[in-house]
Amino acid sequence: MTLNEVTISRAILEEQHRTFIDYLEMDAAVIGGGPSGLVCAALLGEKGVRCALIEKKLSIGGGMWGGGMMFPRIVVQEGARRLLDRFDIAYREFEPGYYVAKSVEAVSKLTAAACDAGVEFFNLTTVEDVMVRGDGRVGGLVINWTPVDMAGLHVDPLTVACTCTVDATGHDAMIARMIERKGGGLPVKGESFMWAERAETRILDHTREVFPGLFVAGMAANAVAGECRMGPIFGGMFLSGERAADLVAERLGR
Ligand code: 48F
Repeated sequence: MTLNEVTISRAILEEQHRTFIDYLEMDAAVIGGGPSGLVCAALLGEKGVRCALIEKKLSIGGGMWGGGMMFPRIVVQEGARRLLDRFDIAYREFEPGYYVAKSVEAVSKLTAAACDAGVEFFNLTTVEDVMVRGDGRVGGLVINWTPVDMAGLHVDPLTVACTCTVDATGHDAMIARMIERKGGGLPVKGESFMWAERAETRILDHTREVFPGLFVAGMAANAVAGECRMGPIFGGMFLSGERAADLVAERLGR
């Protein structure tokens, strides 16, 4: 066999174009590939929901790679240990109820679980706007290549349709803020001070549908609610992703 560079190019272009066209309409789009988005997407995939994860950066993983202050370890509390087990992430009990895992392993295992569950990944893709029509729902996303944004190029975006959208964009709650900016009546209070106990306890109540068709998960949920931040403890992120997946699946009748 002689390798042909043009065949290699054609393989990449045809495969990805077919996938892109397949996902112009989907059940659920999860925006942001941090811990909450990854858990949410993996569990939606496992429930049989046709789901894409859209991530603006080259790599999936969000704020989990860096652990705490670039020490690549994450802490997970007792209430979320079952999710470490479920995704086969190894951990060590540090003190009763506090479990420490390797952040690189956590990102990798969650990403692998999402892949195995059939989630389609669109990395290097920035959601720059949402589509809201007469029915008052988020019915689609306006997307562009991240390098277009980084280079400040004037290139018009494309649009994909989705029945449910999950804002898992982290501390900035980017998708919710787009609706706020356009006068959609969704106030984003912004995250409050560091207070791990409070932030980790309340996040589940804040994980909800905040605008028709738009669910919030992870730090985006706390940011919309004006709730505290929690630092490098990740149980709340995992549980919030799980809850968002349950809510979306219920909405879709799965
Ligand atoms: O920030 P991030 O990890 O969100 P998360 O799931 O987890 C927060 C924790 O990492 C940590 C914490 C709790 O332990 O406080 O910070 O709430 O991941 C958010 C991802 O969303 C991407 C961004 O690149 C990151 O990977 N993102 C942000 N805006 C967009 C986006 C956008 N407009 N389009 C696509 N992706």
